[in-house]
Amino acid sequence: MWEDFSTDDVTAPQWGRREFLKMSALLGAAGLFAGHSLSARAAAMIDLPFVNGERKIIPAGTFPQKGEMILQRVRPPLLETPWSVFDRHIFTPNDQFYVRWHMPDFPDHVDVKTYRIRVTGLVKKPLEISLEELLHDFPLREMAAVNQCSGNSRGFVNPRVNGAQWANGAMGNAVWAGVALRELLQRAGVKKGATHLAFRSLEKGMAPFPADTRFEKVLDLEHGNDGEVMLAYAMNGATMPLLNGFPVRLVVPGWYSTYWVKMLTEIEVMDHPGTGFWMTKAYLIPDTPTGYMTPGEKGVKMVPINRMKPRSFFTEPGSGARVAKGHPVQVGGIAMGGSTALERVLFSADGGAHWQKASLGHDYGPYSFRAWQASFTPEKAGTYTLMVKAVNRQGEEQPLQGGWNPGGFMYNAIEHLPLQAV
Ligand SMILES: Nc1nc2c(c(=O)[nH]1)N[C@H]1C(S)=C(S)[C@@H](COP(=O)(O)O)O[C@H]1N2
Ligand SMILES: [Mo]
Repeated sequence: MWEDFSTDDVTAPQWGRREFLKMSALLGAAGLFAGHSLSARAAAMIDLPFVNGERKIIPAGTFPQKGEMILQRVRPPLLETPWSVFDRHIFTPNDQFYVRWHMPDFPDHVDVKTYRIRVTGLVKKPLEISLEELLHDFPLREMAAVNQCSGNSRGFVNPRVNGAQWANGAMGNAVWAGVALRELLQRAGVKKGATHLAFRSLEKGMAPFPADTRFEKVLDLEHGNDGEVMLAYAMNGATMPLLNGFPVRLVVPGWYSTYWVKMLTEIEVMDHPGTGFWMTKAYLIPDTPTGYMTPGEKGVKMVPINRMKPRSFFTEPGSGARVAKGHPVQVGGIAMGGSTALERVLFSADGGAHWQKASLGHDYGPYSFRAWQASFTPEKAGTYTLMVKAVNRQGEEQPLQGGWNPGGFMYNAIEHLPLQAV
């Protein structure tokens, strides 16, 4: 498996505009959930490695445009990417890319003819952009970036907290194609006094959240104007699946995916920070240097979640693998720098006593997964504890112990992998 992505001749998927129109015709017709019955299909089970980790594995086609996935919840859907997918691909295939929605009534189809993205608020010229215009009137921007849920790996957070109990598969890497948000803001002409941007989607707010809780996320104007934040209409060289935000989603490279608003329909330029539920009540982290705190601590100031932390993972060998002593063992996996590029990946075969530098695969840019590889020889029979650690350009590295906050956000503890030499 390793060879698939360690070689430098692997090229990132290319986007073709024609795909988009083909796809849109398909989507208009059938409702998203029409004819998809979960109970009618036999499902295999998987045991995620934490208490109460039993989940169904749903076969391809259970959800439209989705392959085999780990079922976390049916409606609104939470679908986790099976770990084996990361072993095979540095870019996560669209049909096995994880899915996360908050509202049960998000649209099950989108009319691409009437779909508009509006730029409103403190602008000289409000815009209403059709998909045609977005595709043809703005320069194409492509960027490889990891989309990771704030709560990825929440199942490993100790003490346990409420929320989806994901293992490590609430993340995925893709080449996003679309338009830099800066282009739209330039065209609209931002007025003096503007400081923030609100991003809104097609779905309406709904129970269990308060009635007016539309999904709305807010970024600083400066951030939105950085030339990296983009409106993506394609993913890995194809139209993105409806469940991943078709026809257009926000991509905020290096930031947790709660900001990556799907089915984006409105960008409001404002002179104040976000006041809505999703910025002031949900997705908050302690205002500490790490974003963690002591469990149970009272009176901690909270702020909106933001930059991603560095992470690294094993994809081979599998957990609990048996190898022959005296022979070199190849180990490898994927890593990311988080909000900035990866600086290095360190590997330990003795539970963290000694670390060696792993070699890195092709560099697709600062926000992409990057393959890493190392080898070691277990001289004696016995159990070895393998560990891997990512360090980013800011010198941030993964902690030995997972940090804690009430949302179970930003887990990034160093992975431990047991290996048997016989
Ligand atoms: N419109 C909309 N966009 C959304 C959300 C949502 O509920 N509605 N959830 C956000 C969160 S919390 C996550 S983790 C990502 C998930 O993206 P994906 O489903 O494409 O993997 O979408 C983000 N964008
Ligand atoms: Mo999320």
